[in-house]
Amino acid sequence: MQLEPVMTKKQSRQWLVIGATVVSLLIALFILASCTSSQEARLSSSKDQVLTQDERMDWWRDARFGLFIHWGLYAVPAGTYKGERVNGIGEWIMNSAKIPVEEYEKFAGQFNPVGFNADQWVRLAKNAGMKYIVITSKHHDGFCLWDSKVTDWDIMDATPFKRDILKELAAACKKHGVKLCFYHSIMDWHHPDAQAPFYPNYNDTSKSNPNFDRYVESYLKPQLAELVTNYGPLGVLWFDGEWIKDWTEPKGKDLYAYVRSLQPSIIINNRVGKGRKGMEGLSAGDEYAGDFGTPEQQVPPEGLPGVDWETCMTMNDTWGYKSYDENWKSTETLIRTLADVASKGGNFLLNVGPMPEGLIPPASEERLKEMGQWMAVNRESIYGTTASVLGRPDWGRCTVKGNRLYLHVFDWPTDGTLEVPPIKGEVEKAYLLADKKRASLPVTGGANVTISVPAQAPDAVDSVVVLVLKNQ
Ligand code: H79
Repeated sequence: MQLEPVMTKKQSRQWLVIGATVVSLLIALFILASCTSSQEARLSSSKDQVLTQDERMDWWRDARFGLFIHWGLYAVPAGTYKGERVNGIGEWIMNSAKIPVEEYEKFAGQFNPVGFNADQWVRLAKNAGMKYIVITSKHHDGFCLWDSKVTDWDIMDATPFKRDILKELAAACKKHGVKLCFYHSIMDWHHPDAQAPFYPNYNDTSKSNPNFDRYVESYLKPQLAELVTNYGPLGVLWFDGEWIKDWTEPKGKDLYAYVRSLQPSIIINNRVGKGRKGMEGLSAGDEYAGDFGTPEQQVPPEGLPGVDWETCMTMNDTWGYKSYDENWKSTETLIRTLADVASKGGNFLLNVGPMPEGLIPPASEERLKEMGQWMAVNRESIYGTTASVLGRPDWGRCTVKGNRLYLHVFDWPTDGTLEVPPIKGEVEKAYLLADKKRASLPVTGGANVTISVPAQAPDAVDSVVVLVLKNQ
């Protein structure tokens, strides 16, 4: 007698499908639960390093000031293609000048930055008062500044330079106690499986690439594994180019979880997912992946207490080097922008675009040195501070640390009286941060405090008056 099979093949296939669906739903739920970017304390999954969200963000919130470095093959054409100046930001020249991939590849043969000295770059950042460096491991052109085993489109295989730039920077950062961080483009104009935007418009965001998932699994993720495991502990992974059609929020959540599975304490910006609200940069809601918002080339108009964000900004009008862009912001503007950003509770990531021979443009270097001179005196009013409790006073900005208010006075009073907007709490004393002796300045008033200050501003750009409140 023949026994009835318990299940027909069709039935068992159905059960398999149901089982697989349940498992994938559970995985999706797990990923969702582990990557919501809510402000509440959240534990990382690692056994060796269990940090809450606040603990993980701690160094970053304290740092307030970092150096962005955009460096790659675009430094070779430096804004000029076939004798013509190309409009727009330098690192976009491949797209803006509609350069075919095979043509663009020729720049690799000319990339030989023998003047590159990682130690000098890191010291320049450190002396400017910057606590971290974010360098382009890979920009939209796909070219890799490190020794990647996954591609020949990198510094080792495609250029005569053949030195792992990120390795050298990692060593210098470790030596000088500066946090190393990587910018990494999700969009890739060079990889055949990622170019949704086919030539002549690499940034055609309306098109899809049928092989995009293959690019994510067999290229993007393996490359990130190299970056996150071979260069010591990283501070931040700073994603960009997430606006392409093929990138989705679930992919962003998956990538966020993947990177943190490799390094649980790493911080990841909100461009890993799709939550960013345009160039304003803040996330549209807590349900999106990412640890901090990324305003680009702008500072939020108001303070944003309780929200982590970082303004990234160029010193001239380009991120990647353009030989003829001389539209430099003044050191005065840059210092005041740093104070403005800190007074609103954010970080300032200020960019340099090194030249093809490996040197930072002299105008950038000069500004960083001048910012460093200001920071040498005033760093206490920047590091570890939180947003203003005075709004935006007429004369400048305010940062806060514990019971201290740092009054950043841009416009020094001509009558010797600094009027402080209404504050909560009683004043213990006031002094100039530039005064090593901390001599007390005369203070009057209860609710409307005024401080008598010297006729001469200690600093023409931003003089900091420290207002110490009584502990209550
Ligand atoms: O790496 C630097 C630039 O190359 C890169 N980001 C900085 C840090 C950058 N890429 N594009 N842009 C800057 C400008 C592009 C803006 C747009 Fe969009 C992309 C307009 C439409 C798609 C992103 C999404 C901003 C608005 C919507």
